[in-house]
Amino acid sequence: MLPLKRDVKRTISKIKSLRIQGARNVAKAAMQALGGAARSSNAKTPEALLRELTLTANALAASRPTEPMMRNALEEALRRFFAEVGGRKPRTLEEARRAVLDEISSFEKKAAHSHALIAEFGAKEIPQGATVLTHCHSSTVTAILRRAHRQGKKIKVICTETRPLYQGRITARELSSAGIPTTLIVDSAIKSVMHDVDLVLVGADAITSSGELVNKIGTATLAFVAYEEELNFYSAAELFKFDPLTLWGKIEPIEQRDAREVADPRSLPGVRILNPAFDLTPAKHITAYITEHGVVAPQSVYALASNYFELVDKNGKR
Ligand code: RUB
Repeated sequence: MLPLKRDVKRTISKIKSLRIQGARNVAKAAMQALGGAARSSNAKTPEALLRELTLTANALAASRPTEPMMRNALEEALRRFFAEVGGRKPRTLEEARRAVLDEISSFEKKAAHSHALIAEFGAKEIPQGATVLTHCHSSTVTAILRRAHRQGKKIKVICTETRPLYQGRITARELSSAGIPTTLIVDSAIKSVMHDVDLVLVGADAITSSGELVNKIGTATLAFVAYEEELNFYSAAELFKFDPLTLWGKIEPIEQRDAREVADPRSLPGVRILNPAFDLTPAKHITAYITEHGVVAPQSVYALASNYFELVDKNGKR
């Protein structure tokens, strides 16, 4: 088996350790690593290049199992030109390399365009003077909040700190330096601040075929509390986060992370420490998803996603 390129290994290590975090950033970094591997490959034939890049893509995709955006993007980059769906096989090595690099650059353009559209659609959902509660760090959510702020909406934001790795601090820092009045709370304070909140807005790691949301651990609790308080709960996500595997009944795997992120196990002898990275929010607790195609009900995401990119081929299979 071919060894992975040094840059690919470096990217995998950054994704695993959360030095690169958030579904979009992870997908972008994985695609750049795939592009680097395509450029520096010593393969002699298109087939050898495909084998090498497939190995690289699989290793990247395995770095965080709960990231369909990364999986979808990597798969599209390779599938379009090497499989029967949507293209012809490249005849020469250079043609093959070019094909993959073109797909990567088209993904980057598409992702940037979707991001800008979501910021625009999302900002429309935020009323003048609203206080928005958010969780973890989502680059999509901060883009919406910064857009609403630039529109002069005088918003305020409450961020949870997001244990165990405190990604909420990244959000708080980013928003505060953009000039948005920002408050940081511990995760367990969400119910206590709800009376000051007008709406809840979070990102997404995955969306299932029945419109459920997979996002940072604690999101499901937040959505439940918002539902009980009759507050709107939005998730901002590009359609690339739809997980086509859930169409065939596959349950989105929830990444279990190192117990040491929670506490030093040696200080708690005999105690079992669990550290799930994500949880599943039922569709009934979600008001809508804010996508690049507008603000849509959870049940409509599947229809939009299957039109948008080639999730399903003529035979109904991936
Ligand atoms: C990040 C997280 C974010 C989504 C969306 O979790 O749950 O809400 O990834 O982010 P982690 P984005 O810090 O464990 O990666 O909108 O940037 O794709």
